[in-house]
Amino acid sequence: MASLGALRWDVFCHVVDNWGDAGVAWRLCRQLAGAGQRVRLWIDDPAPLTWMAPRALEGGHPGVEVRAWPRATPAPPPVLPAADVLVEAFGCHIPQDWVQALLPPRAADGAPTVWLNLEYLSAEAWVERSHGLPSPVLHGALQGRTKWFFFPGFTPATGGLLREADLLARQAAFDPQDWRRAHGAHDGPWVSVFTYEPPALAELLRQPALQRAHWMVAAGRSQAHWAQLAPALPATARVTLTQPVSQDAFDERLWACDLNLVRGEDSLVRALWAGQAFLWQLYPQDDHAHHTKLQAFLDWAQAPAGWAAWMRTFNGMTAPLPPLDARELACWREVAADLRQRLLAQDSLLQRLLDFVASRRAASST
Ligand code: TRH
Repeated sequence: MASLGALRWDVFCHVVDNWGDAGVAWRLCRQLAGAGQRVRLWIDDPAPLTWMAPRALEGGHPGVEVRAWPRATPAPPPVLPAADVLVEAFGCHIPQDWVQALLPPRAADGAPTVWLNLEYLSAEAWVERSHGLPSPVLHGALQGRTKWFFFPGFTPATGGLLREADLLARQAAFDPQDWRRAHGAHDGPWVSVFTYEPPALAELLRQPALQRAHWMVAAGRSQAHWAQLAPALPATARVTLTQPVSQDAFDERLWACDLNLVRGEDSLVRALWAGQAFLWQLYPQDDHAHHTKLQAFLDWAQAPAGWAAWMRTFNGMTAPLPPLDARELACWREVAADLRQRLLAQDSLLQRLLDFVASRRAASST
């Protein structure tokens, strides 16, 4: 492993829709700062940070400075100390005069500076082939510079998954029973609902294992969809409509629940670290690319047939659904616990990113 001192990072995030762009960027910045790096987060819509990371905007988080990025209106680049590493989250396209201003070809210590595109998460096979590839700029003011692709993923040959250094310690100190008491004791299973509009949700409400469930439904799209499902809910169920909470509190909810319905990218990763039974709704794409992505994930997870059928249906594909009883739910939990162990045995995304940047800086040219 190449060594890396404290570097200055500029991380750029364009909030397209939903909360995942801000969520992933914030987790990355926080973890970089926790590893002794100095970080500026440039974000064009910091609103989700007000609840996701309550202290980030007032006073800031140690090691992270949040700055407004006027992405929609061309603005001259800021006059600031240059960065050692520039990260474009999800190909958000930083204007070239900003790249020139913030990222000179070489840092003050003579090492090449590093420009990265942090990509979306996928279990598809091409991710291993594409992770770490260079993308040389062939024209314009940045000609001769190279941007590098960094792909998160589920295998050692990818960029890995975001995981806090203190995750295991926090989980060991966490008492799910205390959490449940604090959230209104209930003796049925607890289900966290953070989804878009999954076609199979009404079906799920009727399953034998969930007749007495306590459904914790997240604000926004999940609650709007939930409102239409009320007639399908068994009388024995209980519902709590939750307010948006900080990422740490959201993580704890997933640790405390028996079944986590998650969506997009970041909450899937959190469900994997929780190690509880889960169903994942992928961000729906018009060309059904999410179905291919789901299949790749199910293959990687070696998903048992019942769980795979529910996952497919949850994502708008048809599959004969086995009843979800206590035994089936326990099987899902066992699979999730195994996946968690498999992933914990790998380096985190942060470690791989620091190693990658160190190796690029050690190379003779960008
Ligand atoms: O919000 P999302 O649907 O984001 C999506 C995906 O990232 C998708 O890949 C992307 O293409 C699309 O946006 C534009 O789901 P995701 O990724 O799980 O992000 C949600 C974030 O919100 C995550 O960081 C957890 C956080 N969160 C909280 O911090 N508190 C809460 O109360 C809730 C419900 C979520």
